[in-house]
Amino acid sequence: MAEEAVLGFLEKNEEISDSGQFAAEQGVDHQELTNVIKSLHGFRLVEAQDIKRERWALTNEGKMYASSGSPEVQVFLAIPPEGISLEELQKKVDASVFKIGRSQAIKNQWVEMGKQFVTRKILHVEDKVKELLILVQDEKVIDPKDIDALKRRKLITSQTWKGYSLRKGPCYAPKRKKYATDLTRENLQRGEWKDLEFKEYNFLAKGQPVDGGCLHTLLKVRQQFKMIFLQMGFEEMPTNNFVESSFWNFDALFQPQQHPARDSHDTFFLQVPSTTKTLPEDYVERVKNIHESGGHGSRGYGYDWKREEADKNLLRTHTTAVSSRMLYQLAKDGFAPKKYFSIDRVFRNEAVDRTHLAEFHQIEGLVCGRGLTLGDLIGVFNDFFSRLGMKKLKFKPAYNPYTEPSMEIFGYHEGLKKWVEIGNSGMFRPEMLLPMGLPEDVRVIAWGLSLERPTMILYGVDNIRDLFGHKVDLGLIKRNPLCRIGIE
Ligand code: FB9
Repeated sequence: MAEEAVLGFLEKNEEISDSGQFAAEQGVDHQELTNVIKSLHGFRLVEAQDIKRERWALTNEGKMYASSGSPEVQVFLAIPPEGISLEELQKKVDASVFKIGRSQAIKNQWVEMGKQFVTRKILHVEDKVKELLILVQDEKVIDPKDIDALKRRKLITSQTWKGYSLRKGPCYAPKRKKYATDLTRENLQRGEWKDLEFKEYNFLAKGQPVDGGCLHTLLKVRQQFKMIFLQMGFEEMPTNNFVESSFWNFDALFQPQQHPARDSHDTFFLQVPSTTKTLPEDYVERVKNIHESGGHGSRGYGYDWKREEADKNLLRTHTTAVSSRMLYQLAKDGFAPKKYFSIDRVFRNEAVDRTHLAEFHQIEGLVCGRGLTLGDLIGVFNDFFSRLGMKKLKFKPAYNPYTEPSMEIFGYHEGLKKWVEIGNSGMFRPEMLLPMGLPEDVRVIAWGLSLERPTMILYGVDNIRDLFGHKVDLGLIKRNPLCRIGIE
């Protein structure tokens, strides 16, 4: 419609001098006409020149006065010839109109505004402001001084109108030629191919973006950590149970029942189902004893251990709960040296902030063998973290309820040029290992870190919510580059 109107008009006329006027005459929307002009110009059927016009448009306040009169006239007309009390006058005119109209009417010397009483100073006034606003509304030209006065009162605002003037272009045709884009079987069979003109092939056109799935950034990094563990001969532990019993999450690790971490302020306990169904009773008995009265040279904690506390279901607070299950199973199946790892979600009922949520992905590794020492643990770290690019490590004594000795691990980050806390570690206590039934000389060295921290550092993410959760920008997820750590 708009295209035919433009090409048809130019067939008989030199030019379309103003696309705005042309759109009004043809009864088409100017925006639609603009799109057609851009396309015709692109294919050089027309030559389009930009036109820019400053025009004035009424503000909402201006529109209001154009229809119901300026506020000063409204106030003047509300004052009867004999005058009126201020109180009565304020009841007759809208408050905002009164406020503006009163000061303008005084400025124009139309009214005598006493403290209590108001009178007219002249008999009759003309509403010049209203007349001017109507002229602006009809796009009539008015004196620049009047424009300035209306602008000062914010009754009009300037708008840039963009349009085009058009002439025939070098490829003008009264009707746009349809260029063929494909040679079809029908064209060939019917011989139409002889009359076809093909659209030029655009070798610069980009291909359609190939849409497909992509790994979440965290999972890209998880994959790299998995490769590191597998290259080091570790087996993955089954972590597909977010819900765990307090027994495996705490008691089996020799973590006492009154430990603050076991409080509901730090741990998410389940209401349904609130308790675990089955536990290995013989093992539970040994755990109860080691907590209450110790054994194997340990004094224990000397408190009354409660089964109902161990039965409580929770969202696991660490993947060490999985490690305890694996080690117990290893003792039951008959001990053999093993290297296990896990990477999965853990949940803590703690205050959230820019870098911490109530859940994170814990990475945990453990090596069990006869006669392992702290030196072996440090050796494993040098190998593991050097694959992350961390070649300089430092260790700081720490405390965990289930490991002794324990160490915090620090690594020098070449990129950040500073020492970064990169994990926690230790040797599982005999009070944890021996009740499982592991041989006396078996030692287990273990360490943990998070998946989020290295990911945030590797991808320069400042706020954890840009990485994980319902506010993540999926575009960013799609665009995030490959993660290439652990590549020798
Ligand atoms: O991940 C952590 N830091 C880290 C790790 C790697 C990394 O890589 C570099 C870019 C290449 C950079 C940083 N941390 C552990 C240290 C801190 O971020 C710390 O502030 C936060 N920690 C978490 C605990 O949050 C409640 C990270 C998480 C953590 C801490 C300890 C363990 C697991 C996760 C553990 C353990 C453990 C100990 C003994 C035996 C078995 C497991």
